[in-house]
Amino acid sequence: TDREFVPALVVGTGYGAAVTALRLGEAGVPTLVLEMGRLWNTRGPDGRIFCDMLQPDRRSTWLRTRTQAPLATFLWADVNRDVERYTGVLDRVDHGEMSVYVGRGVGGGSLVNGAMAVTPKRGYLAEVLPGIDVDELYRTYFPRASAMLGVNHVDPAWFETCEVYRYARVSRTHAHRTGLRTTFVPSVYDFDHMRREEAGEVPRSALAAEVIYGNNHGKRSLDQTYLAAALGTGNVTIRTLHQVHSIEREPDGTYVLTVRLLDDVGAVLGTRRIGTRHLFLGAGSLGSTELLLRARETGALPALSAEVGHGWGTNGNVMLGRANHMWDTTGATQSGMPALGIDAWDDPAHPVFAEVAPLPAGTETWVSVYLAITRNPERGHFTYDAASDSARLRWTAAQGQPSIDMAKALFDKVNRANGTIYRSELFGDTREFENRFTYHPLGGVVLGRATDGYGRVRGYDRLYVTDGALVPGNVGVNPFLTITALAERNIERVLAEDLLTP
Ligand code: FAE
Repeated sequence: TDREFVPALVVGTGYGAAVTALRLGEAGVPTLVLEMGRLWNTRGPDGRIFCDMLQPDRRSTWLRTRTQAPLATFLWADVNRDVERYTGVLDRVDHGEMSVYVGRGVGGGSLVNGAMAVTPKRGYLAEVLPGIDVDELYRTYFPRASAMLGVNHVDPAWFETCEVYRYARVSRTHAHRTGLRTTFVPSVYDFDHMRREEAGEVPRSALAAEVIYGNNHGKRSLDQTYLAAALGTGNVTIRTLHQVHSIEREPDGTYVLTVRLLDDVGAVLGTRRIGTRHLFLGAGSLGSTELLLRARETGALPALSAEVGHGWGTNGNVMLGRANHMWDTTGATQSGMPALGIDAWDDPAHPVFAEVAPLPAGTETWVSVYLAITRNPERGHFTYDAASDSARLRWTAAQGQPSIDMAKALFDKVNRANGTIYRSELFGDTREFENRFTYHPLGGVVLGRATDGYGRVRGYDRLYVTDGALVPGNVGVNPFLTITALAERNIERVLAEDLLTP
């Protein structure tokens, strides 16, 4: 035939995909991994691989001519810049009243995220994922994921004295004055590297406004952990600038993918067809959902469940800023990697976990910024739009209102206790709460609904989902540790039952 064949194929290189590729490779299964973004290993004219947030260039943005920073305006000045169209590292996928930020490149979201590795509350996870042995996740798979990801903890003594977490200490004081509980947040950014950045011993990255467009140092992104180990097995190959477009199934059960080969600026150079026996989708909540929805709605995989496309949420994300008193300085140099959260998840009416976020402006701002994760019960769903051949998210601004209500209940209290107010010029207009975007897309192919209890897609055999699409919309904390642990759990079972036994 006109196509190549591989025993196992993984789409994407984010958390779920990276775990799956490693475990397949270790088991001796020849595995091909396809990633639509680039491999981030080449230095630009400035000697750096990634650009920072203050001087973004084409490396920052996926196929647009202007950057799309989440804090649209700051002190009434637009922080966005015109850039050359390029296969840059951060994408914003716009779906009407909701925009979703995702990482593009080998490592997926791990290249652009805040590195916070947070274990969800056991009781809430059991509620979110009924029918799963949650104790086993905490006993076996969260520890396995944490060890592989290189999770580490900030030295509390250094935290108390360093300049770069002054902003977090100010927010902690304000939270405690309100009677709220705070907690340190573990990270996959190397805190020892950060300490040495502050001491001037190593080049700065977290302290040089590097976060959402990538980190040149200090961050243990997946290309340095799971994916490096996967390649080290000798059984795993990664091809970049390969965008999977469609999935068909031949009569003998072979899955055949149509793949678009992209150039540096996103032009399609050609297409390629690749067949596989075992197909693992790790293209993220949006990516995996779209591939399956397209397959169902075009008739390529008609037996897929009606549940595909359902159970999507924003993890209740909402961002806000508070204006501090003059004496409460937050510092001109702030670590881009958060280390502290306000834990009000047990509030029965307004459950919130709010990370204390930096505003790395390079100058004193007197602003405290938070990314709140709220227990928003609203869910969106996707429909297939034949005209554009794409999945469209059905989510309205009204569905974001519960997130605002919960965050407002908490931070109104903080403002009252501290005599402070919200900032209203951070998000492009005068709104105090920004919930028109999410960093934490979750769901679309929910575990136990569109799949069985281990990510096997219902209706077909040897077809799996491994990523955030499995998680039904909300997990109460930053999600990548949960996605990683679930992927570890699922691939262990799938390997034993579907690949290693004849
Ligand atoms: P993901 O990491 O999105 O990877 C999917 C990969 O598939 C990407 O590399 C895509 O380019 C690729 N792909 C998509 N479609 C295709 C296709 N058709 N063909 C080939 N390749 C494709 O999936 N979470 C935390 O836990 N802590 C944080 O501190 C945190 N901060 C964040 C900050 C930002 C700015 C953002 C955007 C996210 C943050 N997140 C954080 C969320 C976290 O990165 C996200 O939940 C995970 O990356 C999702 O992992 P998945 O495996 O689902």
